[in-house]
Amino acid sequence: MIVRTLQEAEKTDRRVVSDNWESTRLLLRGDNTGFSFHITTIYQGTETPIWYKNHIESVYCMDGEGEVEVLGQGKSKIHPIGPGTTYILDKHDRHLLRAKTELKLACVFNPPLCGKEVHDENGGYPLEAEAIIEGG
Ligand code: 9YT
Repeated sequence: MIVRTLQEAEKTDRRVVSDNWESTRLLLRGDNTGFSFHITTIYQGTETPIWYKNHIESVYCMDGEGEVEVLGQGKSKIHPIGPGTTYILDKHDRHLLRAKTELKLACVFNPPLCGKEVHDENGGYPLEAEAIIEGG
């Protein structure tokens, strides 16, 4: 069994800070569970373009208000986000994530992230990245 606390993990390399968000990665590829699990804070008033071509992500909103705009060929759809909202990017959906207030999200990635990833120019992550866990 693996037991960790967010409070302890936030004091380590597991906490990754980017422009519009920060994320504490409680579970990573090096843990060998087949998925990674993160607690993510999206900063208030931000809009983040995201396109996870290499990953499936499941997002659960614990707190805050915002919206996700799914971008497609010619069509876009806006879904409000609040406490309890879950959205799953099962089709590698390109989207814009807007935080009206600070958003607290629980996120699962498959395949798991390695540790140090921040968004590339397309708003995604490569399959291989620097790991923070030995052997990860
Ligand atoms: C919702 C989302 O994908 N936010 C960006 C950060 C991501 N959750 C991560 O890398 O932990």
